[in-house]
Amino acid sequence: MAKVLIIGAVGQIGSDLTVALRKKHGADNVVASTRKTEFPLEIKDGGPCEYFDVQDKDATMKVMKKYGIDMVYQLASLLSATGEKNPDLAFQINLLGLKNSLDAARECGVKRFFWPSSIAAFGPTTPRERTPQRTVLEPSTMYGVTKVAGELLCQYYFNKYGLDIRSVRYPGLISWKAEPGGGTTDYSVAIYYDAIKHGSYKCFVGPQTVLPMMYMPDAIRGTVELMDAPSEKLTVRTSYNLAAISFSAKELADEVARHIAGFTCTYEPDSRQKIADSWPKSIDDSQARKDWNWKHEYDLSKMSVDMIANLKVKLGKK
Ligand code: AKB
Repeated sequence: MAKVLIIGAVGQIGSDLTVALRKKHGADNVVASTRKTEFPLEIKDGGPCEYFDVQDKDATMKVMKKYGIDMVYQLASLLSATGEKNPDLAFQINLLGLKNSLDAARECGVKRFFWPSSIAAFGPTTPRERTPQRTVLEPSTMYGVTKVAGELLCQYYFNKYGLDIRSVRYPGLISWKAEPGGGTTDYSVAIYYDAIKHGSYKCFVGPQTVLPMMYMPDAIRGTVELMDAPSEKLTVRTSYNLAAISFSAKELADEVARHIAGFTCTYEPDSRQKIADSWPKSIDDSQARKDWNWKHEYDLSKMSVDMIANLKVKLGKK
């Protein structure tokens, strides 16, 4: 049975992934770690937990050795909007943190390593429709810079040291469990919260803004499927394009209004609009579909039904 370490386990992806991996590998075999936030009860009570900073390689190695870790999910990261407020910290955590964990993994004999890239690796010079797997990577944010450099670092460690690293370029992720913090795509989650709580939402990008998005259950399943895929099937060792649904902010608001009577959305674009405008509208993920049979399940309507049902329970509105 694999011994798994999730670094950054209480973030948006980690909160769902930790629960899924504990089901798959057995609760005692999955160690959740975080830098400073308290663990949510579901994670704290569900299996082993450790506190360490991804910038501290010795502390990372200590935990890897303590549990005999052979599989790592390295999710610690600042997102795009927060990264623009503090580019130095984004560089430290996102890139130097990745290098530390890759080195720690290599020295501790880790067999398989996952690291998330993002559509933020693309930039204003990238083709925006059906963005290809291999294309121009000239991001305009520090977050994007760390994603491009991180992808190349992962490929380098695979070629140079044989560390079996796998990665996907996530689109905006939508989930009800953990709220995203500091991302440009956060409006696609916040709209559901505000619709249920207040019946209205003020969106920080304009109505015509189109971005690629994905519901969290698809993202978690895809991540686990990629980690389970036979190594010889994988032809991309930077990061796989991964896609599900693309919609405009107005299409999202219209969909929410179909489920929540009287819901209204207004638009007041802020600095995040410029970041959104620099990212693709849709993604060509045919390489992932071909290499490891990636398929998404949730469209906008199916996602909204599930999202609203779960959020109503979470927010005590049922
Ligand atoms: C963000 O908006 O920063 C993230 C991402 C697309 O990587 N959700």
